[in-house]
Amino acid sequence: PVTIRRQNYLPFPYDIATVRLEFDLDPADTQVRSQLEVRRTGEGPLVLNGEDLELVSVQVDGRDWAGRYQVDGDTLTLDGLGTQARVEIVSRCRPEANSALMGLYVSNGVFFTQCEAEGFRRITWFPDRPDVMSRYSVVLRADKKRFPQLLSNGNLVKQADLADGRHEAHWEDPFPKPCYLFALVAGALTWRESRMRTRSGREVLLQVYSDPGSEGKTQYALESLERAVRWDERRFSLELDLDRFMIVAARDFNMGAMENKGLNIFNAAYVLADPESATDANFSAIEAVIGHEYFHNWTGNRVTCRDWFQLSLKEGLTVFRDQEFTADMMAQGLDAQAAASARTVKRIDDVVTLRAAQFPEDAGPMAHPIRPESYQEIGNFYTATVYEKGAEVIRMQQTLLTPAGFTRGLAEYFRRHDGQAVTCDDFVAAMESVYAQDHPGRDLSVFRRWYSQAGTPRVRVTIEHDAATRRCTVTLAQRCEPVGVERLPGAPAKQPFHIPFAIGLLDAQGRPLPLKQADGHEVRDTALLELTTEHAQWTFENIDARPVPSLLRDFSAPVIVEYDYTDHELALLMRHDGNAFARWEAGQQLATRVILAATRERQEGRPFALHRDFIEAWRSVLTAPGLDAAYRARALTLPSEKTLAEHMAKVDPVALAAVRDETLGALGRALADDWRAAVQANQTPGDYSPDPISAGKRALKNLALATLMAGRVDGATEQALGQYDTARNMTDRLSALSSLVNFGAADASARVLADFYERWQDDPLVVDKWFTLQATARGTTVQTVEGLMTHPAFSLRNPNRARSLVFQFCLNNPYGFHRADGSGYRYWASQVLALDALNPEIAARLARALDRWVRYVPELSEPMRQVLQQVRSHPGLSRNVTEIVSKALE
Ligand code: BAL
Ligand code: ZN
Repeated sequence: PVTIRRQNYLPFPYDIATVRLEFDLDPADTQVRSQLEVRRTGEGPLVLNGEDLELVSVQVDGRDWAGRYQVDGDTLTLDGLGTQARVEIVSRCRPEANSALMGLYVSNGVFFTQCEAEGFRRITWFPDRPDVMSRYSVVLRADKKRFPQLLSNGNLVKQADLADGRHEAHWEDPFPKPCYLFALVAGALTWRESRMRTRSGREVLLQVYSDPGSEGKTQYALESLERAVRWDERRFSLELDLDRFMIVAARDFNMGAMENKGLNIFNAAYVLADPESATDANFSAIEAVIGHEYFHNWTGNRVTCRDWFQLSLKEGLTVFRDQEFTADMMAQGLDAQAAASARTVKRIDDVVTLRAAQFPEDAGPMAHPIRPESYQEIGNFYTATVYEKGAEVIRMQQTLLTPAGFTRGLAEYFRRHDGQAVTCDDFVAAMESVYAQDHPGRDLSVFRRWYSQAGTPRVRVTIEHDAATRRCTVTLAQRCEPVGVERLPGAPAKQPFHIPFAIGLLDAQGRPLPLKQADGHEVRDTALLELTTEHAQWTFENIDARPVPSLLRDFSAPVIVEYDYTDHELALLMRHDGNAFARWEAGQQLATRVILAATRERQEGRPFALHRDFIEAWRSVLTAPGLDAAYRARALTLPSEKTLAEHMAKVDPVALAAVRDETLGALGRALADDWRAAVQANQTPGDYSPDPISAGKRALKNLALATLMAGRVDGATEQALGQYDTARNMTDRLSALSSLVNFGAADASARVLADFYERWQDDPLVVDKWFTLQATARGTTVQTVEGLMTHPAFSLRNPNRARSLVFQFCLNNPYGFHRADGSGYRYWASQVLALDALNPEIAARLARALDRWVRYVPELSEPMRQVLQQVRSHPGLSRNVTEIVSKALE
């Protein structure tokens, strides 16, 4: 495979001001006529991309161009063009046969498109790169009965009936866009709509389309869209620029959703919800993803990426924006204290995701800076690093500039670049203009290294206290091991990062100390230390005794902190830290310590025993007054196996999972009365609402139930069965079912699983949950999963279904997957290859399950290496999977 490098970027030598596309839609054989108004701006022939297309004809200015164009693999080269030319290309494609779900495809009898990153070339020949921006007009023609709705980007300007039962629709998008934002949908769909006035007074039409019969499940999506429109107006003064904004739910979709201009196409999982069939997590994800795609309308669409190396320009920024949107929605209508807690809960959830998904990536074979330097297949770089770490890098800029400064910086970014395809550097330059204004003499030159260097920096903290001078000196020292290509000979040495490090100091009773620096600068509680060199010191005055530091408050930078807390200090922080994030963090550290120590003991053959102090620490969180349920649920959740594994020299996933379960069970037994009380105190009678207070109560109640079940506490099974039978919402029903399946007796578990399928077999999103539960259940083996794959409801072709069973087993079932006999890994290899023949993008995602193979104990890493090699040597392997497994084996 060819490696594409950021440094080799060259502008495209033609402008394409307008694109006219005419589609004659037929699932088996669709014809596309494309007319491009081309103007030469540089040197060379016009080179267009095309994949899996049948070329019918090429004309230039109305003349047949035969003999003056060549097709070579996936490129079409046109020679002899003048300065201006009208190029007309007719081609054909086969949507029904498109199982890769890139380009034009059919799902449930409906045409959909997916063009990002390089799918447009599977629709028509075109310079498929984001820096070619054009105005599109689109004509869709299809059989009217089978395809009554014909949708594309922008405004509907004309509809007409044609002969033979066909009809057509003409759409015009007033805004120039790159081809990756093109979309069409054609089929029989139902919809829900509303109208709203934007803040400048324009009336806009909002619509949510879905398959017939699902119209009762789109209300929350439509309301979420309205909230997103309002929020972007309020927070960043960004208004919806179109008269019409559509969302369409697709049952077969590779990603979560896609921000096509004015016609967002969504995975149905992020659109459809009602209380009976969707969980609190589903509702919350719908609001977040709808916000995310809507926010792209400015951060991504109005200002887009120059090339795909700049992906984080739009993704990191838009994830940051959706995180802020969710935090504001969660805090809305609450008093100040509850609102602060709601924001902390959101921050915790985002950091948990980052640590479980991005930290391992940043230390593994796919490590890359948020702006990668090279790739073989861009589809492999829609990663947690580009998205979630990218969002952290934006958040740090907000921290350095303050929220008000960041808002000014964003306005400056749009003032400079509206309508352009730009780089991450352009974004930082706009932010820097504000930063330099507010901090004369300073700049973001060191900060820019977050864009060019990979890896998670470690910050070692040292505290020195001088009783005589009553001074406390804090030393921060950073280091970041080379990762990925940074380890190759000749790679540039790694430079220090600009790390905003928020810190507080507590006295021995846990009271906050005012932070007065030697230069007279004083803050009440939290100081923001800006570390820009390898190490630096800050001295605080008037400190009587050695304080307990509260470090990296609110997770002010995506780093790993190293500080040798005593257990006593962690317990103090858990009880008293005024920063709720840091208080949660102290509990997580304590739990990590306990579980890792017990895992070592287990490996040495010693029996499991949970220390009394840890139980008491957990009891204090469970019973302390003044904490809301959502926060309490996070604080009482043990760190995930993935997060814990990052702390082990060699990972023994089964031992780790077993100890984590034993810890959970021991907490269940030791604190049984308190958990039971939590179950009783957090019932949510009345009509279901996904609001954060109710969802928080359900989270705590269901954690309590699972913990009691894990502890095999008397009455827990009856409680879970009762909840399963009487639940009036999916959150409670599924939680009860999960507890029973994971910790209950086999017969009860089988009964409720069968009942669940019986009730929900006609709802694909719920059937996905049913598969997931079994894929991740303790006790599930490869044989169980292979059996489930023969179930009539299973299909590898549907990405949601493949994810619900195959991915869930390989990624989230340590007991079943990591068998010493290698059966889990052989299953993985067979599924990667089976998927690769259908859908390489999805296959490559599954391929990443063995990324971290070198980190495992030798009994597991060796069979992992063998199956990686087996996959790599498979003939005809896609570029997507080749890149992943080759990097893993490097
Ligand atoms: N642009 C791909 C889907 C998303 O990140 O919104
Ligand atoms: Zn996005």
